[in-house]
Amino acid sequence: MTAATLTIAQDVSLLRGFAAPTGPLVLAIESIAGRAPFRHLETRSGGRMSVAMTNCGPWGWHSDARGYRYVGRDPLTGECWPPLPLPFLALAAQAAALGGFPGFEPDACLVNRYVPGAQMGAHRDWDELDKRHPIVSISIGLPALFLWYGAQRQGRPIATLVEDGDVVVWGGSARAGYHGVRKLPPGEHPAAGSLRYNLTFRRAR
Ligand code: MD6
Ligand code: FE
Repeated sequence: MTAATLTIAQDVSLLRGFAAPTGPLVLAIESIAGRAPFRHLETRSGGRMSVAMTNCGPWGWHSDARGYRYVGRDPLTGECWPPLPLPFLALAAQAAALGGFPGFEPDACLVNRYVPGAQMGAHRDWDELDKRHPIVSISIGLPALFLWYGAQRQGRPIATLVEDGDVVVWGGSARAGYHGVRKLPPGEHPAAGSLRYNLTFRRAR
């Protein structure tokens, strides 16, 4: 699989179409959600996230009144998170290597589901133990604007259209960067219907 590698910012790469075709990924997500249902997590301040989330892999990202953390079991069911499918692992490792981070072995995959109107405010991924590992993020379904703020949470972000099959890889000097996703416009996509999914792979522990 070849892909155009574009640079969004230093150590932030966009691999256009690298994860296409995404039909098999959508089927895998539906299977994961059959065991660990999508849910709208609460923030520490009592808000409800507009993006619905679930996880697969040894560790899952969770948020509630106690804050953000990784948990080894789904708090909703008490069961372990569904396993990380091998094709997911291969895709994430290959994308990381193309982005300049060889040897990536994720142990957590956060699955985000956006309906039109859902958005993700500026944040940074900072709950992982060893920040030397990169993050790999796969976009599926409806296109969205990915916002890169960089070192500061405020200011005007760099907006990049992320479409079905696009992969964003970052790490190194960008690992602490603030980022978000603009409010999803309505639409229809052949693989994902009226939804956008995002798979974010991390090394949590
Ligand atoms: C999303 N992505 O694209 C949300 N985080 O739906 C993220 O928050 C993200 O794309 C860390 C690294 C890459 C990302
Ligand atoms: Fe993030």
